[in-house]
Amino acid sequence: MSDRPVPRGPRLRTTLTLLAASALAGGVALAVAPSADAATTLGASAAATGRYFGTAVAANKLSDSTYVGILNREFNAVTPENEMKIDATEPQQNQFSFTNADRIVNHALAQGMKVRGHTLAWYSQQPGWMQSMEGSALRSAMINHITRVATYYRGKVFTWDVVNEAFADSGGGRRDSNLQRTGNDWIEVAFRTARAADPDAKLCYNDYNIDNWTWAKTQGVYNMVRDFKARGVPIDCVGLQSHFNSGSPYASNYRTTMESFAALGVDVQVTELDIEGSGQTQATTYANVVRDCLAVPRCNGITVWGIRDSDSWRASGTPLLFDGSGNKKAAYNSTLEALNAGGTTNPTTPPPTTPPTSPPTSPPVSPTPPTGTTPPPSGTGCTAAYTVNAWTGGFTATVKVSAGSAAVTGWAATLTLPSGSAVTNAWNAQATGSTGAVRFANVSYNGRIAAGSSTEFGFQGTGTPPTGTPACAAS
Ligand code: 9MR
Repeated sequence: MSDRPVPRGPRLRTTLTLLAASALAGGVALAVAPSADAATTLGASAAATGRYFGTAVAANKLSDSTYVGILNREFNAVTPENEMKIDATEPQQNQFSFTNADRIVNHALAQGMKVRGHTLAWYSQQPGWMQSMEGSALRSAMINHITRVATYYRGKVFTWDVVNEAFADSGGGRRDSNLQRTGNDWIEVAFRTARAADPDAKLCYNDYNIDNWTWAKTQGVYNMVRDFKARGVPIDCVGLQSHFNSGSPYASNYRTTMESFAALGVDVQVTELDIEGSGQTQATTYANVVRDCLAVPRCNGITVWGIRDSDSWRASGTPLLFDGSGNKKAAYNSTLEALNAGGTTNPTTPPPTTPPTSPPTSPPVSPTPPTGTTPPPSGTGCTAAYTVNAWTGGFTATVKVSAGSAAVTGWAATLTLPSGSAVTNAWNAQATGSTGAVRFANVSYNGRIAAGSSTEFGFQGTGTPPTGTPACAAS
């Protein structure tokens, strides 16, 4: 494929002028890319609109001169493809290994590239020691991992995928995992931990199949981000992985997805772009993705998931911008053309994240969460302390079950929901019933509570939360 010049004819200029005029008429501050000579690389062209254009990088390919040549020429951001994952950075508990990640980070920083960190908390690619953990031990291990890794890369990683792929493929709810079973609040705990470790990094939630606005998974993540923003959980961005193929095709509502997340007060990043296909069809889809990002001021940048087709995790789908020999494909040319056509300017310092007024409306947080504790047991038995986060139409609750002066080997807490309310999901407990009096019994790993100790379970519901004191029965 030849390096053909990017056309910048009169027709293009007219379009840009009209765009700018209509945006100004609507009171929107829209800046078009400078009309200087078109940039000839992806990174430089994206930079002209305040964005980055990145790629996933594998440490073991940094000795491949073709690979490194394209990397250094075209890209101004990198994401370690596997080297920052939990199994790579903490192979033994509390023994951290940054050698391979550092090779990528050092290369990138020496080239003036940004580094996206991927990923701090994920159900997959956990080291063996973590896979076999659960409950509060796993929660503590997650917090320790995030703290250590984000602290180590402070000042070097500009954005972290704090939590990766926590939603189920269908239905819009959470994915089951050992992390999820530690309590539904594990994601917000991860974000708070990352913020404390690196206050300057942008903190993203990253997932696949959240590109299509109509899909339940997209809505599930959207609702989580809206809830996080309403409650002040520190989240700065959403990563749309954007692995497109026939089963998960690019859809024209992709821009709506970006705009909708942005309206919540978070940035959007295209984090793992690849598009299976070839020729002009593939090239057109790449250009559409670029145009969508450039149309949304809070779309910070685009990362493709590899350089050459042969570097891809889906090599047989030839989903990338360079062929196996490192030649530019039609998709490369259409991507560069779309970048050079410009769009909204992404501010280097994003505006303060004020909640949107319309739509959507943020659910108000209950100012004084109801809290109740059963009276202390007379020596033996258990007590239950209850806290809740409520908003209009829903709530999450945490219940702390404590043993008295004797150990318990099993327990059950009962709460009574108001009429019209229902429990939709519970963690670290087995719920019986969903309306009225709902009984939460211990699960296999948390039935035994030592004398004077406690364990926690949680549940989520619709409607208004229970207000009474939970009854606790020990066995
Ligand atoms: O590209 C990565 C591949 O080399 C690994 O074998 C795989 C293992 O989980 O992870 C791939 O990257 C994934 C990314 O970390 C998260 N989103 C999906 C990506 C493709 O599977």
